[in-house]
Amino acid sequence: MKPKVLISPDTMNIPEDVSAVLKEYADVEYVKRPYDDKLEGVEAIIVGTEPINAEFLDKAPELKLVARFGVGYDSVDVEECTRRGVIATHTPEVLSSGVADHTWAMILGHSRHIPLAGLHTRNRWAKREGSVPFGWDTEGKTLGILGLGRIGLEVLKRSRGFPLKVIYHDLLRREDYEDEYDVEYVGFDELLERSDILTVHVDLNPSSRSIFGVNEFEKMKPTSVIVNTSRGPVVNESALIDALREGKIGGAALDVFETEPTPLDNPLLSMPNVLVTPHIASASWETRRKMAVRSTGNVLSYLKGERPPHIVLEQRDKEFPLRQ
Ligand code: 8YV
Repeated sequence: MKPKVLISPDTMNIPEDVSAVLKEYADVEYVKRPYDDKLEGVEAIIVGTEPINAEFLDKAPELKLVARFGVGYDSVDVEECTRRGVIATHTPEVLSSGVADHTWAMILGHSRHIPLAGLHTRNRWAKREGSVPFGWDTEGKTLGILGLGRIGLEVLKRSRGFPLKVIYHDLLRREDYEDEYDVEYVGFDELLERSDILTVHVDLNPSSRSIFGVNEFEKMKPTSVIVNTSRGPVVNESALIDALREGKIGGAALDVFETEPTPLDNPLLSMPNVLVTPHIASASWETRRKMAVRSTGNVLSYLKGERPPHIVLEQRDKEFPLRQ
């Protein structure tokens, strides 16, 4: 009997020609939500952002591999997986470029109110009704990058085509990038104080949760724009709403939210200085295909009795029995 592999609906449908490589080794099933009743006997699963916790793992006693379709794995309880001998993998690198593109689309989209301008062109321009508010230029501004990892670096590289000063903060100082990309290292408070555009590229963990709260918005410029394509809970949403209402900061561009999908009555959705997209920073044909290849590749390695190449950091030095 071949091992059972599931592909969760939250992976945005991995193309069948990509998952076809698994069929020689496993019975592969694309499942629809809810799929709890399908977990019995499953050895490997490719998942989206649904929580992989003790409750989930209890329903899948044969599970040996959780392959995240994505780079962030805050939705996976890695400690619990490790305790149960379940390998967790993710898809680093392949989406950095696409997410950086989307980050820049949001920065520039915000700078010229592109969503609003589109609505105005369609519905009001010919009637000579109202106008689109003036936007802002990048020239002479300071871009602050929080987190100069793989995605932050791609955002930095793109910024070098703009007349911007760039500063960054990270737990790890990257002197190698400072000369190469003319970027200045600053402390977190200085990043808050000096950035006109502050873009966030950190993973969600206990120390990054709510790193933007009342005190942080207090330190920012009243004209500054916060851009978040990382994880919603990094920003305390009610503090952000208050900061925008009170003019503590000038605007926000958000691809991610504390709760997803974000409720229709989220006040952020009706603020004209807030640009929003529905967690689609990696949603290009090219990037999603590369993520599909990478997540499927991790499952394939496991099925062949090899150690999967993209095991999450916390499990990298752990030994797992390989498939015979
Ligand atoms: C995906 C992401 O949209 O990579 C991540 O961590 O958040 C996004 O690329 C998400 O993982 C879909 O499953």
